[in-house]
Amino acid sequence: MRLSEVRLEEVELPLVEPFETSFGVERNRRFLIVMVRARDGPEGWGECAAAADPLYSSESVATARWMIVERLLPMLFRLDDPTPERFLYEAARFRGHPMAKAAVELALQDLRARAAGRSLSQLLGGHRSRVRVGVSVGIQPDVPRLVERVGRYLEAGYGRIKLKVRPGWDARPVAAVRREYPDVELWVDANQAYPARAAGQIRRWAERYGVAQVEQPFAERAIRAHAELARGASFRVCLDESIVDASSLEDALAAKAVTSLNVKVARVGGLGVGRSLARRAARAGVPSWVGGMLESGIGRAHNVALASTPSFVLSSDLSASDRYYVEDITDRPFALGPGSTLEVPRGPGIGVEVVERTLRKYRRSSRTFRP
Ligand code: OSB
Ligand code: MG
Repeated sequence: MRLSEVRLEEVELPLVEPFETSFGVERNRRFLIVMVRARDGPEGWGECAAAADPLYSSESVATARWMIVERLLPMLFRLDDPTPERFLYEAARFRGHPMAKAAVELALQDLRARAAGRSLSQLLGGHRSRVRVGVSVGIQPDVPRLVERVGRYLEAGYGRIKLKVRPGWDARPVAAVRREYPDVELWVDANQAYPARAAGQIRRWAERYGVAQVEQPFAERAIRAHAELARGASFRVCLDESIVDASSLEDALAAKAVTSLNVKVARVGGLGVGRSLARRAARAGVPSWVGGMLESGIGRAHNVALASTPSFVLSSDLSASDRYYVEDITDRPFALGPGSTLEVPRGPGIGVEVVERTLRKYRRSSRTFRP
């Protein structure tokens, strides 16, 4: 199968409400989407998680666009049979840029599934028709508003709450949510905001308020600090930013620094890598779940397909579409179903279609490339 065309679009979608983390606040999400078309017809869609600013990781919309346009597409057009695996094998010679690589890999995965007339979930070996999800709650202006926000998510049916925390927004909000909702499954995520010496304090409030999981409190490279926090802890220590490939996972497993694995296809460079990291973690007895980057319906559909595969056992950060955007660029929004789940689409590929009219409404630029 050869490609006839690739489209790269930049979109800006307004969020339903601002999303604040330890590294900043997003009101509109600016991101790239990639469409690949095969000569004989079918299309595949991928989304790039890189944001306008390099805050979560070193990639941004600008670096991802450069990487895709100047390096990945010329290479892709030279391949006779651009499978996702072949593409990643060739792309590996360029260091870094996992989000740019993932965007193309996702599009190729969707294309392959559509060409085969099968769902992406099926093609990845998914065995679930619904995936268990939770909701990631951004930092709020004050504690009462947080408690109220969490209450509304619980009413909507979410069975697990992840609170974004940072120094100065941790013990107090966590205590308040625990007091109001004694039984809720509570996780926290600091996005690297703490120095290693804060481990004692984090342990105290996390244990006192029954936090089930603490995600990435320390810097990406601070494997030892995470291992120390994990030792004898009543909660799981989850790594997100620290795990960027197979060897960083090996090192974290060997150091016992990871007792829960957040798999983001963007951070690790695609669905194929994400699935194999989760398998590896499972063999070491470490549970995985799919992390989110506020994706539109395109990236969400890829994430749901990944979460339907056997190694993903904890609830994923994949909330219903209405929690993210005023209007999404895909049809068939994801809705929260029984038991805090999303349904895995059964149609060909990612199982949702891009609504071109809505895409045009929110796009900032569009470029078409041909071999
Ligand atoms: O660390 O998980 C994170 C969003 C942007 C950047 C980093 C993270 C997040 C989320 C969002 O937590 C989760 C979601 O998409 O629902
Ligand atoms: Mg995280």
